[in-house]
Amino acid sequence: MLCTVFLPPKWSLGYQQCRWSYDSDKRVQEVTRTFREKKIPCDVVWMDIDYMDGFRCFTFDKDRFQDPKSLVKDLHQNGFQAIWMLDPGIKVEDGYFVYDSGSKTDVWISRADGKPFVGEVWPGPCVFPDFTQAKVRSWWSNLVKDFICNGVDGIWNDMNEPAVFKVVTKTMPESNIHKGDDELGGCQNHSHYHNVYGLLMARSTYEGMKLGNAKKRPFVLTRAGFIGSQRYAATWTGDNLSTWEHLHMSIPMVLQLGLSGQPMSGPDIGGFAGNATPELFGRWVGIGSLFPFCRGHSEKDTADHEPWSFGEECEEVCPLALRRRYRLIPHLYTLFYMAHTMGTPVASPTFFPDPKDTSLRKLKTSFLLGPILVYASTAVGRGMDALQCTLPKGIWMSFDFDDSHPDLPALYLQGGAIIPVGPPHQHVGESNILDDLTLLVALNEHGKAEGVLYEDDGDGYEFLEGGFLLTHYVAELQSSTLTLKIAKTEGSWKRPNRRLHVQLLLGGGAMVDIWGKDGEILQLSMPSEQEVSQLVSTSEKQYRTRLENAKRISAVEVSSAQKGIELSRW
Ligand code: NBV
Repeated sequence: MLCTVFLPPKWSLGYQQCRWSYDSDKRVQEVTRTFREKKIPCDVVWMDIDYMDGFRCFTFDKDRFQDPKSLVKDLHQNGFQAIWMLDPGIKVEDGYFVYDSGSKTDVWISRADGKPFVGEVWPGPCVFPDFTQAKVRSWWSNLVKDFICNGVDGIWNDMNEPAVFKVVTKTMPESNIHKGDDELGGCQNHSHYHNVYGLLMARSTYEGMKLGNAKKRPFVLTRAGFIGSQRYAATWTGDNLSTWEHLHMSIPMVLQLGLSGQPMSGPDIGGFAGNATPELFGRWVGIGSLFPFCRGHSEKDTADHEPWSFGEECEEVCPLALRRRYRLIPHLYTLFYMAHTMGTPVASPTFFPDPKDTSLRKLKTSFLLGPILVYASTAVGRGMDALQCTLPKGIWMSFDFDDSHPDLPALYLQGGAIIPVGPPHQHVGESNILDDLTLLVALNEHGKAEGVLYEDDGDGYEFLEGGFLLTHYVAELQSSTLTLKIAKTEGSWKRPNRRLHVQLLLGGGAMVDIWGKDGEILQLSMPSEQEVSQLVSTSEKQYRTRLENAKRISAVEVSSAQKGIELSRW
């Protein structure tokens, strides 16, 4: 059995916007429309708990979400996917179809005395499905299957520790009874199964989504998990705070999850509890847009935390950050394909290229996306312009997309690597196999580089029957000519007739480039050493000017904000 991460639908690599809660179809439409109006890329909108009718799972509030199907139809037309929350706590209420059918099928976890355990969660007194039994998982999967018809692209399993209110342990008593199947350990008390409850719920939700539509890849996000959850669900780092410390911690947390076998994770960008400042929010989007799972989320009663909610400074940096992510999606998707087929992390620690250099193990503000090194600043008042980057040994070529900004991480490509880059789309659905393909090339000390691009339908399972294209590109410099060609191709897809743009990094962000056709051999004449140093110094100058200009925007804002304070004193 494959124990690696599920291959995520490609849209789930886009930016995702969440809130506790976008609590009416009108608000959902307003938020998604604003993304498109402001040209800020986004693929997904999330419906937190308040979409339900009185917190009853598998229902919709009749006034605020009157017609979820047509809401989602509109969202799809606008290039958005919709993800909806499902918790394990089921309201105890005769006449509520989930409670009635669950009771009839005998699916609830019981107390030590054999009666169904009742604990308080959002809807009030609740019972909890015993996901340790195949019979119960299939009951839940069938509910999920029917639920999918309402226009559900993904499901968010929250509170599945399981969380229980008004008790000291915040979960159910250890003496509760699960009638688990023999293959899982049989009938046991809750202490035996507590840690796998979330995993089994996510599994059952995933299976239900597959039942609902066998042609689409399920997308499930789970709060609780265990080793193996990556087969069924992505995860996030839970209820963080809008503080610099929690921004800082989000990098090691994502890396640790990756090393533990769960490559699809990220924090609540901007912080869940409390209000972010514009600087913190901008920096968080800058870093968060390079995490494998990229979702902004915030708690009820906090100020708005959408990318446009923090004034001009953020409206500059957030779109830059997210466009960067969208340009890197061909590379991220390739990393996910590798994670799916080989179990490698998508984001990995900076010491990976040189495990012997113990100083690299102390670095907490940088990480790798394959051969890309992301170097961030998580310190208040200190952007990238004030930072000295410690790089692993070897060649690391800095690059950007003409988007460098003090609040965006610095990017480096490892010598010897080629990465695929796409256009900055507004959402993944806009991308097309015929889009221009860019290859960024950084040569190693032998003048060589190689890299991979994985492409398929972005959804569904045709890739399992060979319906994909996996291209191994190689580049080599010989007597001042760089030759780029395809070394190997896998999969049954025909190479699309598309333009290929090769950008060879020279250092300091400088590059030389050539256009050609994908599949053909491209040859690029290297500029002379003198020309290279000229290009490098011009690029470094442009880089500094960009950072200075961005800083000036913040400085102008700070001083006018101060003026505002002074004026208001009069
Ligand atoms: O459903 C509300 C929240 C959700 O927004 C958050 O992301 C989860 O981690 N949920 C917790 C329940 C809130 C408990 C205080």
